[in-house]
Amino acid sequence: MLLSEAEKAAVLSIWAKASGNVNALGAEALERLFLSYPQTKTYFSHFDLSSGSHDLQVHGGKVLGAIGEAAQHLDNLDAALSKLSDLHAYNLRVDPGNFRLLSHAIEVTLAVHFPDDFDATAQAAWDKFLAAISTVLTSKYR
Ligand code: HEG
Repeated sequence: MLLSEAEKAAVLSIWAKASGNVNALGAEALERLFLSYPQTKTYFSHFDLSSGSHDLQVHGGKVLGAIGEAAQHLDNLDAALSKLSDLHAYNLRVDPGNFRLLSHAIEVTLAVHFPDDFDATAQAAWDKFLAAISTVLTSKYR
């Protein structure tokens, strides 16, 4: 895909640090999403959205887990995310604009937890990476 070799390396080195803590980091990203952009809570009315809740941990872990899977398939994101793309387009129908908001919340979470590693270069790589994932997940809407 569009990431340079240096950008791929930046994505993978941050992922190596985040991968051991996906539930907590994912929950924090979701909490930041819902606090900064309360309208995104509408998709999760069936969840307990209180800070650190089991629902946030489990769902956060799933979201970051999928991102980790994508990080292992940087040259083949379409295939790696195909089932998830079906789910978001056909079942969930999440407004595509929300993907930018979640990407931002994820980047802030990574920056807070890995300040020495998540420098401007790493952020730019992650921003491209998350935008590429978002493109795949919003590619089948009809
Ligand atoms: Mg989505 C389910 C990943 C953006 C709302 N999301 C899921 C699941 C994964 C996932 C792995 C579980 C799939 C399964 O159970 O088989 N989501 C994912 C990624 C991204 C993303 C990787 C973007 C980086 N999702 C996203 C956004 C929203 C959203 C922006 C809405 C603001 N996702 C959503 C909802 C569900 C999932 C409502 C179903 C939750 C449930 O009921 O368990």
